[in-house]
Amino acid sequence: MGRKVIITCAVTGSIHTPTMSPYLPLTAQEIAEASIAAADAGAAIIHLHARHPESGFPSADPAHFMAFLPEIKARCDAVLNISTGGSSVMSLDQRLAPARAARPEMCSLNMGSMNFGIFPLQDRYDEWKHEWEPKLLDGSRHVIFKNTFNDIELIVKDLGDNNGARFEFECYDMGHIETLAWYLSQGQVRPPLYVQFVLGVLGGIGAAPENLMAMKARADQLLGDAYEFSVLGAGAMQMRLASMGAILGGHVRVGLEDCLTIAPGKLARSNAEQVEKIVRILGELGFEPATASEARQMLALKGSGSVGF
Ligand code: KMH
Ligand code: ZN
Repeated sequence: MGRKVIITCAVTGSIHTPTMSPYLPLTAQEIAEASIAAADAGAAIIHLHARHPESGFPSADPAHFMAFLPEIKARCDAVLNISTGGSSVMSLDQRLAPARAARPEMCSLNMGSMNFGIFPLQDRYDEWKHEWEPKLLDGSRHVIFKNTFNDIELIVKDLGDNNGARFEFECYDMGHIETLAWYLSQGQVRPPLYVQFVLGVLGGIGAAPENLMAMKARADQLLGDAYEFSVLGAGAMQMRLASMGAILGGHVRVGLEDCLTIAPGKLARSNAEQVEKIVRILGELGFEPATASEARQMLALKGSGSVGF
């Protein structure tokens, strides 16, 4: 039997906007259906953001999350992972409100402050469905995605120590791995760490195979057998870097949050289509998708019976 590879699907996020794809889930019902279909296709973890149902603007309102969380939980077994990154225009308190309310098994934890440039996406479109879209994208020229040491420690205490969530440690650059290793050395985070290597965000490390090799090599030195890793290639390199991650011994993340296409120039018609594609690639490479309960075991999660929804 092939090694079990955990597939995460991030179904909507806060980078892409409604004009960019008619297949981007926006409403609670769309997010629920997309998540369930992704789980049915083989995703063990669903990474979740919410949006305002009328406009599609990124939302940190716990009510918007609660409009889809119970539905997804009732209809599939996937681990529901709630973003604490939200959108870089939200305050930290806003970003944490959904996970504080939902007390999930897992939430994201971004390992450093950075520029997060989504403004280049503007040039691809002449007309917009909503006025906020080009404004949000252009705003990323001057906004800092703030994740200070204090912020990180607050999230670890509040959501981890007090609520039993474990983390998807999002590392966008080499320094973020060093920061995570420091917290490991201090006993503030505990193995098995689940590290998401994020490549291809403008302001973070580029989506190049050599960069993934370097991140893995440094994480091996610093984190040794205390970690599992997953690979997220933002944009066109999504499938290639995910495949490389699996070959290197890791897990994979796909989804419309970070890539809208299924092939060069061709929009993915659903999140499930991307999950199906990575399942095919993994199968050809001799790997098997991990079930949600296998993912829970590998990552020492508390279980879906202990969440707040
Ligand atoms: N879309 C990823 C590059 C979060 O939700 O905390 C960043 C992300 C952050 O997933
Ligand atoms: Zn996210």
